[in-house]
Amino acid sequence: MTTGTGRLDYFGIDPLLSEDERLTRDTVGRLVDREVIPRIGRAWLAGEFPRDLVGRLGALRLFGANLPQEYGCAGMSNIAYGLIMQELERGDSGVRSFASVQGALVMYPIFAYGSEEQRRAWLPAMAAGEKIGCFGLTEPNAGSDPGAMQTRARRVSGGWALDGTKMWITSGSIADVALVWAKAEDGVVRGFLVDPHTPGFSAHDIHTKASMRASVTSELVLENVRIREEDALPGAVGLGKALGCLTQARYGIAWGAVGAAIACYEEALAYARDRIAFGRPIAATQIIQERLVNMLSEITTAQLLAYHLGRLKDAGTMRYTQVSMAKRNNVRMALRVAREARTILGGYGITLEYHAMRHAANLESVDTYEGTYDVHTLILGRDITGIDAFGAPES
Ligand code: TGC
Ligand code: FAD
Repeated sequence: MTTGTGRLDYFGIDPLLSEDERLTRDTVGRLVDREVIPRIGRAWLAGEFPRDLVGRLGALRLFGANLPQEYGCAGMSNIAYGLIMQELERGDSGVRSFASVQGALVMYPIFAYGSEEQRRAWLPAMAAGEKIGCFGLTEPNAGSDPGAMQTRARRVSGGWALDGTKMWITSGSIADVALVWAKAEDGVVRGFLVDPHTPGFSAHDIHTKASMRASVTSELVLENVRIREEDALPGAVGLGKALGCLTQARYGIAWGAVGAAIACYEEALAYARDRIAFGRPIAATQIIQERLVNMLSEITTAQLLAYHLGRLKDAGTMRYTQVSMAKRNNVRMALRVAREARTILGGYGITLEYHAMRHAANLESVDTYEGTYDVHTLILGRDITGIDAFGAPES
């Protein structure tokens, strides 16, 4: 049922992986077992992102690991990249979230839409974890509908001036560079690399979270922030470019959610074997066995979905609607598994000495960000019916 390293593999996916992919997963898995899991409950309770991990992960070139080696990245397959996300989220969704934002939402657009100078300036340092990025798309009044953003970019001599507010920005106050999306005077959305030390820029952390507590989440305020022309991403023109970044991050989340679910399932299985009630292990009861079988079946289905999505991405044939299906399915699956695990753990399950409750709380955010479950339903609904059900039709 498990692989040599103890990773859950009921359907024998392990032999389908390359040697490099297995090695990557096991290396990250050991790091997470040693450096994340023993202390993450305390960090979560304290509301602290374990920042020292950034250098550890960077030393292994785990950020933007599917980007090319010529920019200091690891040049791994998309399956290997997905396995990294799975292992990080087996530790905590906040740790995976940091890596998603760094790699998929900041490094990827610099690679895909940036100039050669921008790539050389940022990608090697970000791959090594020496520089941190954040991605500012969402606003206080524009989340699911980013096209309704209010942040504005005005042309000024030598560049641009940005005004607006971004909300719920992962790594916002610890970033060395903020990729901010703003609407220009012609109504076209553009992406800008903003130095947080620029006058008029400020970041304010959100401290009242009951989810993603081991992750920094901030509000960004931009008041007449002046950007040089060379800090605009030349290819980041049009809302579709911002949405293209989301596809990369959602791909990683589809894998990451599997990791969170595995952590919860393995914890619940071990507990059920040990916990005695009515004179026998609770694992000996039919109801607990059914819960565990349902959890394992759901995880296995999600693993197969993620694996095949990865092969499509490696082949260059993946569609963004397929990513929506995998993100939607796998995150909701993980949320169900985490809640079931919490139930099996009884009263102990509400503490942070066990992991299920923390994962369940985190997964509430994961279910919402990068497109809510319902938004992905509508993306898929539009794809299969050809009818847009998001809002009022244009007059
Ligand atoms: P729509 O007409 O759908 O799209 C405009 C153009 O973009 C194309 N497109 C995509 N391209 C690549 N990837 C995608 N995912 C794409 N989605 C759309 C589309 O084909 C079109 O191209 P063209 O050439 O025809 O112009 O635009 P819309 O305004 O109707 O969009 C609706 C909707 C709901 C699909 C979209 O806006 C959406 O996905 N909303 C959800 C917003 C969201 O996910 N925000 C995430 C913010 S970042 C974040 O949460 C980080 S969390 C931290 C972490 O990742 O761990
Ligand atoms: P809304 O869009 O207001 O949605 C509220 C509810 O209405 C949802 O249930 C939604 O599904 C539903 N709804 C909306 N439209 C429709 C419709 N047409 N039909 C049916 N139902 C609908 N954003 C970034 O840009 N960068 C980040 O780094 C980032 N990190 C995040 C980290 C965390 C911890 C969280 C919680 C969020 C983060 N986000 C980030 C923001 C995230 O992407 C948004 O919260 C998400 O897109 C939803 O937007 P909203 O919160 O404004 O909800």
